[in-house]
Amino acid sequence: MCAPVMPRLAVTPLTSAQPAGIGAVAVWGLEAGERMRRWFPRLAREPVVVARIEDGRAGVVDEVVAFCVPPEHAPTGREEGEIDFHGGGVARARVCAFLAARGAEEVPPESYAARALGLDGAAREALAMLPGAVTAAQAAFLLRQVRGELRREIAALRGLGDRDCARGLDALLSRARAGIALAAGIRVLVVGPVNSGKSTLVNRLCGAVRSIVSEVPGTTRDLLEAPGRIEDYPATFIDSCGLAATPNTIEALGEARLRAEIPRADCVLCLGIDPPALPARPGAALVLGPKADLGGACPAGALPVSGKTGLGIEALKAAILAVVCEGHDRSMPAPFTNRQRGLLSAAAGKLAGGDRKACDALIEEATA
Ligand SMILES: Nc1nc2c(ncn2[C@@H]2O[C@H](COP(=O)(O)OP(=O)(O)OP(=O)(O)O)[C@@H](O)[C@H]2O)c(=O)[nH]1
Ligand SMILES: [Mg+2]
Repeated sequence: MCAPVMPRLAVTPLTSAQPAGIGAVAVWGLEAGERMRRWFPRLAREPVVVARIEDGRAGVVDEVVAFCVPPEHAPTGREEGEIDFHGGGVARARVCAFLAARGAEEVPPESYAARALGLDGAAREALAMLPGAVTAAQAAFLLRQVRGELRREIAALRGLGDRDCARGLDALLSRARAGIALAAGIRVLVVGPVNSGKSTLVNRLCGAVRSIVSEVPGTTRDLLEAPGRIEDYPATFIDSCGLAATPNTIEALGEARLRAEIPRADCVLCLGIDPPALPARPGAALVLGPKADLGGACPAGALPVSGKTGLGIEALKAAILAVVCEGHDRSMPAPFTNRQRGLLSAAAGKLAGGDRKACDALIEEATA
């Protein structure tokens, strides 16, 4: 494997392009410290400066906070700079353009994380995911991973006897679903017959009117994604076309898209139908009794809900999290990527087969 090359000067956004309270970029590379002190001369005397950055023609770019990060605290292991600014997308774009005009190569978070030589593999994965965080708990969780939480847990497995190591691996694996859901978010797909209340339910779950609702059967023709959250977990709620008994051409196209989406969903909400009636097999499904406010019969074992009145919605959210996290304790999420889960599960398999050496190698790889 080639060692990643350190650029002369680079800029990487540390926060998402979505509007936020504050935005931040890392200025890094061989000349980062020297350039920061050239752009913000007071940094030679003061640890943190508040300054206005100006672009000759365009005027004030933003009022910023700038500081240098010493090598021992910098992910790349060399002195870096950080510039914090107001968190709008325009401010972020203008600060990056300002730095690019002064020779900084724009490098995306994944590549910055890949060159974060001071970090282990799991911490680099968390660093690359951090700018996409949409809930405070998700960001705090990823930051703990950048600081090596998983590495410490995995280190604790070393030196354990085989039986305790197997128990430790089982415990870690049981927490992986929650970790992956918190780090990457949950996809919740809503399916059911035409006019069963899918769009109304999606709007209720995401807390905004994203999807058109009408009494006309066949209103929704396509998949529609609505961002939201369930507790601290970022969630994407997906509305779909109704399953018609005899689909016309457009409905058949909508159904084909739905078929492709079902295996990607972490949880499929089936409104008044059983999962076997779906056009593809879901990993996890919940059967709901929709329009429960009307007091009609609810299928046996189904969760009664009403998108219109909110009846049963809190219970539904709890049920979604239980399904997604496979009923495991959610208080200690991690591991948090499918890669880590795959390696730890393979390690458990090797241990069960009596190959401790191969098990240890796979455990190491999870955070290498
Ligand atoms: N009483 C009651 N009416 C509801 C509820 N949910 C939806 N409706 C009504 O049922 C009709 C259809 O609702 P939609 O949410 O558009 O249903 P849909 O499943 O998305 O329909 P299609 O997109 O056409 O497949 C509308 O008139 C809604 O107002 C509910 O929980 N209770
Ligand atoms: Mg609809």
